[in-house]
This record gives sequence, structure tokens and C-alpha cells, in this order.
Amino acid sequence: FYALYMRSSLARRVMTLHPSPRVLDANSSSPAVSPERYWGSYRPQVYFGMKTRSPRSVVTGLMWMRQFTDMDGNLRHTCEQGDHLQGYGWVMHDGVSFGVQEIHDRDFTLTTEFVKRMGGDHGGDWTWRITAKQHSIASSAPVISLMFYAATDIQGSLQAHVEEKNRLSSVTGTSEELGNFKITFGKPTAGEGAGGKYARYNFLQTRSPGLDKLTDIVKNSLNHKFVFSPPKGEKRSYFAVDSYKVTNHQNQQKDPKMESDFVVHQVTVQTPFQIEVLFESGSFRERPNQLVGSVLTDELEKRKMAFDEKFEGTFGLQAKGFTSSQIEFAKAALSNMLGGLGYFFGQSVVQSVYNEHPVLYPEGPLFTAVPSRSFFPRGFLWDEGFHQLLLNKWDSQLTQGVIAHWLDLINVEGWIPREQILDDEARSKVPSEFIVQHNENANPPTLFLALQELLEKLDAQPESLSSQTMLPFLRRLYPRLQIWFEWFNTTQAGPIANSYRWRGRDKDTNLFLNPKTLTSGLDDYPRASHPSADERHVDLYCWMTLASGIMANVARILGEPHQVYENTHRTLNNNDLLNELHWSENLHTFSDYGNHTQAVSLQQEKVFVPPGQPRHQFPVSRLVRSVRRAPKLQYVNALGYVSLFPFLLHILTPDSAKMEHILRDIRDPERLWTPYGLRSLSRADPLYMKRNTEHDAPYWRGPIWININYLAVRALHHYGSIEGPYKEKAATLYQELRTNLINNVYKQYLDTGYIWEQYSDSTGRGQGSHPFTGWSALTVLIMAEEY
Ligand code: 6A9
Repeated sequence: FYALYMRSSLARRVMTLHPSPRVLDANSSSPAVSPERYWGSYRPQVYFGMKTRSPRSVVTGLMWMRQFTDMDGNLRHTCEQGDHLQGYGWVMHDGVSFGVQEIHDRDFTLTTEFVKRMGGDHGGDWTWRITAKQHSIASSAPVISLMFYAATDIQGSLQAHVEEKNRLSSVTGTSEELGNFKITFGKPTAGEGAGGKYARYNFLQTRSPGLDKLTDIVKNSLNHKFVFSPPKGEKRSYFAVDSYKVTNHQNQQKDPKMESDFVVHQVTVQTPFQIEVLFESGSFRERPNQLVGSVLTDELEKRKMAFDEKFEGTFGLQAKGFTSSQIEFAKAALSNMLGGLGYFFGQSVVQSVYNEHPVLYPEGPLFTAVPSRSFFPRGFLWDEGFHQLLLNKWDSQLTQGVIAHWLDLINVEGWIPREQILDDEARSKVPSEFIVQHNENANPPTLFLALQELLEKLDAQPESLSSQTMLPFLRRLYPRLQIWFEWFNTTQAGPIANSYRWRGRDKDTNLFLNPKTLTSGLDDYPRASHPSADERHVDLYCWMTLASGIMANVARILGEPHQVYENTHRTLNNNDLLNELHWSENLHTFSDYGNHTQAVSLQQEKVFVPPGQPRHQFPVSRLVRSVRRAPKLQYVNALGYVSLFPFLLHILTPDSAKMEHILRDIRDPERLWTPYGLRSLSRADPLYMKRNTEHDAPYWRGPIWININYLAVRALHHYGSIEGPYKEKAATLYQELRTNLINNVYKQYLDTGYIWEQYSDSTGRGQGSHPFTGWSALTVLIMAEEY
């Protein structure tokens, strides 16, 4: 019985939150405490939508489709690479009160703007303005249907108000957190001040089983029977929302979610046109006027000017002589990260060795930026530390809020799930095998980089507003930081004193050229060929060196005992220990250590599928790993990002003779140097640009990643400005690498309309998911030379 009891209590630990008081009060996101940040574009996964920072918020959004085209399925809603848009994203966004986005569809551009206005007790009002223009005057102007919608998510209700047959003029509604509100749909005009336009209207009012189903509901309701018949134009039938039948199946289940209201207002009109949608909060009683038309235009102008001013004040790109086009690019990069902030609420699916099956983590909110609105519109732990390096320059309060949300997700063990897949919308984008998060798995604690920035700001501007909130913030954060640090320090400890090892490497070694280490963030970067408990990883060693140093600083600032952290930091920061554990004298580089052989390759192999499975009588061919020479304990011969970590995180002393090798490898085109930035793995490495499996293309085995390049430029700047024998060399490389990175990311943006997940080391071309305005947006900091 005792054993059983122990087992079940151990099994609960993974899903038990840490008991220390939360950093964020329960009402910290409420409209009473934080009205300015209540409404926002916190739905990064849709092209245009808003919600409030509250659980199960009422959401609003936009879908659109072009009429009279052969193109089937051109309904746009969630950001999808498959839509093949020529580019989309925020060109201005202040993270709080307004944003301007441009969406370039095939032959027209939609500009989506929003402006908020404070008043009342529920986060105030806002207005949207959608402006549509065709690309080329040569062809006939496209007819477009905009579908504005509002949807509840289990709680709250919506009522549609229809006038003139099919035109939905407004939606009124009420919900727990918003009280009463009204959404009014303006009629399309040819532009501000211009007259009305011929338009057709349709609407849909139905129930939805969940926010992840909205696209399907609209698709299934489309009917081609409606006629578009402008005064002087051709009569043509067009697609519109009509009716959506709740299926019996759904009815029988009595799904509480079927209580959710979903209302769609469709306007079909020819470009050019402009439409406004006005949200008014019931508790906002004394508004001077409505936020529409010229009032809206004036308000937008004011916000744009304020944005431009703050941007220049923060990053100084004009003063540095960048062209206006380069500055536009940088504004778009920042704005996209701000516009990519999401508010997610729900539960992770987690598992420990004590759980036979995955279990649900407690429900909770996460306010976070996301790496990519199309492909990964959710929170990733180590990405977030990089995001906050940029966002902190713009708005430290925001950074504090985001860090607080992440640390409030920590469990009693001190573990934070790496990838946050919290609600149905998020889950709908992830294959099931990737959903479960395991509690032995880490991810680099980059939030310490962000904290380092915050501490520097506290030091430099002790009087600023953010510094005033900093001490209480740090005080509440501290117990959680302690247990987080402790979790790394114990669960990721290495085989010998003061060494560290990433857990959670791929287990099935004969299927991969090199078993992956997803937890390190560098996925397929080559590590020891045979994962074992004998491994030690140099990047993790360096992360722990950084983390212990920041822990010591925070403890000191708070007047808490800091000796233990300081000792750890002093030990790890000692270059003798670093060299002893990780310098390979043969290879002249810092390196992982483990059970390793270089003599591996993927070979075609004919295998018979076991009897009983389909096709078992036929041999199938698959790739398996062949190992030509047995592995042995040794340094892992790979030269690339991992080798650079002692330099990247400023652990090397400026007079270290290792600097010589590092700077040489960096500048060597046969190794890491390219005209577009530093490649992730040396060109001379045996695994350079090698696939890991049939289906796994090289990822961190050559391509250029901006997060690590940011750290590299930052390190060159650091070593180039402190005394030491390599000062000059570092300063020269700094200029070169900085220029290459800026030029390429900017050029690719001009060429393709996007900022990308990574860049080809042979052509500089953007590749992988896009838009990727997570860490690739750090280019702004490289331009601004803010490190
Ligand atoms: C797969 C597929 C629609 C991989 O930027 C997020 C992470 C980084 O943290 C990590 O360092 N990316 C990098 O190596 C993307 C990870 C995406 C995993 C989800 C699901 C979705 O298909």
C-alpha cells in the first residue's frame, strides 16, 4: 500500500503547481487593474483578431475571400503558409493601443488598423478600419467578401441585429468580464469622406463547439446562390455564409461548448473600399464622440507619430544613418513581435516517469510572444528569453509581465513545460505526438538573459517607472527563480562534478544519423553519437554559468543570502574548469564529451514489415544508421554554435588564448563564416548539411540562425570594447558580421515580404517557417547596437 501511495503522490507532482505566492495577482490582467492591456491583438494565429486578457474571452476576428476566381478554398482566417500570401504583418504596433497591418493577398492588399480608447470599467472601446486596394489597375478590380465575426467561448452571449433584410448592422452582447457591449458594422465607402458603394450583405448566426472550429463552420455554410449585381456591372452569383446546421452528432453529445455563440457579418464589395467596425463598451458612458471617420483618422495619425518618435528615441536608427526603407523594415520587425503577443489560457498535457499516461497540467494563463504566427503561434520557453531582449527595450513593464506569466507556470518540482500548447486552437496546429511535455526535459533558461537586461536597466535608470515596480517584481519572482535554478542544477547535472547534461535525447539511436537533442533548442546539432549518462554538454554548462551569476545578482539586490550562487558562479566561470571539462586539445575547440564515433552514416536497408501489418509480404526499404567504428568516450568533434558558447555568453576571459581559435573559426569561410551571418555547423564538419532521417532535413547543421548570431555580434561587441589582446580583432569582426546580418535579413525581406526562421548559408535565402518574427526580429537590436 505504501508503495502504491508513494507512486501516486509522485505521479501527482508533475501536475502540481509550485506553492509559493504567484508573481501575478489573480486580478492582475483584469480591466480594473490593467485596463490599457485588456483588449489587444492577442490572437497571433489569425490574420486579424482581438480578444481580452481573460480566460474564455469573447473574441472578434476577420475572414475574407475573393469572389469570382477559379481559386477554390481561398477563405482566409488563420495564418497559413499554404495561403501563399505575398507578405503580411504589422508595420506599426505599439503593443498597447494601436496597430497597422498590411496583408498582401494575390491581387489586392488589405490594411487592417485598430485603435483603442480608454473609458468605463471594461477596457474601453476600439475601432477597426479595413482598407482594400487592388494591386494593378490594369486588371478589373477584385470583388472581396469580408467576414467580420464575434464568438463567445463557453461563457457570454451575442445577439445579432439585422436591418434591410440581410445586413447585420450590429451585435450586442454580454459576458462576465466585458459586461454589456455593442459592435457596430459601418457600411463600405470608397475611402474616407467618399460616398457609399454597392455592396451585398449576408450573415450567419449559429452555435460553435469551439474557437478552433470557426473556419470550418463558415466554410460549411457557404452557398453560391447569392447574386452580386452592381448598377453598371455584370450579374454574377457569389459565395456567402448562409446557414449552418448543427449536426445531430453534436447535439446528442450535449457539448457545453455548443452553447458558444458565433455571429458573422459578411460584406461583399469591389475594391477599392474602406470599412469600419466599432466596439463600444457599455460602461463607457461619457464618450465625447464616436471613434469613427475623421475622428479615427486623427487618432490614428497621433498614434503613428507617437510610435515613430518612440521608435527613434529607443533605437536611434535615423541618427545612425539607416535609409527610410531600412527603418520601415525594422519597425515591421518590432511591430510583428509586439503584434505577435498572445494571451493563451488552458492546460498543457504532461507526463513523468510515474505517470502511465499523460495527465493534464493545471489550467492557467500565458501572456507571451510567439516565434511564428503561422507555424508556431504559441509560447516556447527559450524563444521567449530572446523575444524579451527586444521587447524590454520597448516596454520593460511588458517584459516583467511576460516573465511573470512564465514563472507562474512552474510546478512544485521547479519545471516549466518547454512548449506551451494550452487550448484547442493551439492543439489544432500540433501533431499529437508533439503535444505531451515531459518533466525531465529542459530548454535553455534564456529568461536569465532577459533578467540580466532588466537588472541593467534598474542599475542605469533607478528612477524610471519600470525600476519602481522592479523590486516588488523581483521579490515575488525570487522563490520561483530559486527553484527553477535548482531544478536545472540537479536534474540536468552531468556525470562529474560541475558538469551538465541535457536529458531527453532521442532514444532510438539506429533511426537517426545523430539522435536529436530537442531540449537544448538546437534540435539536430551533432552531439555524442551514442547518448549516455556519460555525456557532458558545453552549451548547458554555459547557460548554468550565466544563470548562477544572475541568481547571485538578484539575491544581492534583494538582500537575500547569495553566497551559494556566487560560489557556483565563481566555480563555473573559472576558465580552468571550463577548459578541463570542455576544451578539446586535438580539435582546438570547446566541445561536448560523450560516447561517440564519427564513423556513422545512413544506409538503405531492406526490411520485412512484421506479419499482421499491412504490406508484410513485401520488403520495404528504409534508412537506418550504420556504425562502422565502435563509439568510445571522447570529445565530440563538431564545430559550430555549441563550440562558441563560452564566447557567446562572455564566459571566456578576454585574455584567454582560446579566443584566438574561436575568432579564427568564426572568420573562416571554410568553417563558420558566410556573407550572410555565421552558419550553425562548420562546412568542414562530417554532418554539415546532412539529413538526420529520410524525413528530417538538416536544421541546425548549416543554416544561419539569428538568435545565435545576435549573441555572436553581442559577444564581439563585448570583447571588442574591453581591454585584451583580441580587442581589435573582435571589433573588426563585429563590424563585418553586423553588416552582413543586417544586409541579408533586410534584403530577404524586400525580396520575399517576410522575415524567416533561418537563412541559407550558401545563398542567404530565407527558409523554414515564415513570417518568423520571433528571434529573427533581433536584427533590430543589431541595427541599433543595443546589447
Ligand atoms: C512541431 C509542427 C504545423 C524549433 O521556434 C520554436 C522552436 C525553437 O524553440 C527550436 O529551437 N522551433 C527550434 O529548433 C520550432 C519548433 C516547432 C515544433 C512543433 C509541430 C507543426 O506543424
